[in-house]
Amino acid sequence: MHHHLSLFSLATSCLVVLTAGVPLMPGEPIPNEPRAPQICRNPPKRLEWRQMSQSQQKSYIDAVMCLTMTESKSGIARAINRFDDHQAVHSVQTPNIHWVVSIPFIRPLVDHLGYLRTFANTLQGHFILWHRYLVATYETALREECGYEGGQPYWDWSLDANPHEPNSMAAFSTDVLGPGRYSFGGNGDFVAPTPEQNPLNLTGGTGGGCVRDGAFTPDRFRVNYGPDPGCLKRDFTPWVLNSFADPARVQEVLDQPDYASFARTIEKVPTFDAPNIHGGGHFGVGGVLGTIGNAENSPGDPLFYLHHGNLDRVLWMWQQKDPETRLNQVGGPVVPMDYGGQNVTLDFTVNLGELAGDATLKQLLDTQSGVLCYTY
Ligand SMILES: *[C@@H]1O[C@H](CO)[C@@H](O)[C@H](O)[C@H]1NC(C)=O
Ligand SMILES: *[C@@H]1O[C@H](CO)[C@@H](O)[C@H](O)[C@H]1NC(C)=O
Ligand SMILES: [Cu+2]
Repeated sequence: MHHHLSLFSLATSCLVVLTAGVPLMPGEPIPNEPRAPQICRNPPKRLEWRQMSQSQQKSYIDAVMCLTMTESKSGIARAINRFDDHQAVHSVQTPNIHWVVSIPFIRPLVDHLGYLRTFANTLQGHFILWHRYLVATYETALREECGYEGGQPYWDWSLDANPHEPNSMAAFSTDVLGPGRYSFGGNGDFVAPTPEQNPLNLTGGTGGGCVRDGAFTPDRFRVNYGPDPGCLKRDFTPWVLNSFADPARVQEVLDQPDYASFARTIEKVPTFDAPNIHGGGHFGVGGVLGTIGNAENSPGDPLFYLHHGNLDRVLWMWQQKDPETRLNQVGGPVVPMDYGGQNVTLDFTVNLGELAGDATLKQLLDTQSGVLCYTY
């Protein structure tokens, strides 16, 4: 229980407060050694997908395919390869039923909102830094295990969103989501979701089926992990992308005065009434039925890492505005949406299971700290 981030936040809070001294459950792995910092030399520079040359794009896609052909080491059941590993560690750290039972007061929130089941490490102070660590660990795997020499690309969707034309599909017609062999491919065929598949009643989906073009077609790529293994699915939902990825929404995040308000503004509240940049990539591209819009398993879409790469870049840009303060400040709730409750601190520890050593939030604030090593 301490290890799996099904209890990620509980992992820390229970060590400290809630259930101090409770032994690990039988069969549970022992937490990893904290990660020892190293010196960051020659940090790879992360580029927007369209800033990359065709040969850089090809190298990246080839490296992702290589991860899918390299044996899993996460130890998580049903993760077959190294691509699956990163999806699986995200999935197992999603608040689950044990987590809910462990913190009774959160249960009505979860039942009411449903959404809290939807994203790992969401609506908490460490959300954005946990994802920073996941993306950086994926980048390291691409580089060290698959010979990729660049930085993790990002997708700046704010370049593509058109808040004045909510139904425009233009944002989905760029080279990022292009049909070529070294692009991320487009929409799935239209499939109407059932009410059970759509508890939040999201409207406006235009796809839902398997991605038919680009690098990750069913003949080359398979989502192995999760309850619905099979093809990669997309369900472009233009009004979400066009309103949530609006440059004004990015500016609103960049204007926040401190880490806690930054973290809160990037996610806002778990409804579709409050445009938030985190939801833009997930629900704009994934809608109801698409892989990247799904719950635990959004990293089954390789585009996830470009979406979260951009969120991470927004954090980096915000930090650059006042590095002295912002490389040393965290905040926000340990328990999802528990504003006013216990907050994360610099020594709050997060983990990625077997994929990397445990890291404190302090270690994840600086992208060139030595635990992390990249720049924009
Ligand atoms: C979705 O619609 C159903 C049926 O109209 C309704 O019962 C349910 O409360 C709605 N859910 C949300 C989150 O609005
Ligand atoms: C957590 O931080 C918020 C501000 O972000 C503050 O209002 C709240 O009192 C803090 N909680 C505790 C227990 O100090
Ligand atoms: Cu996300």
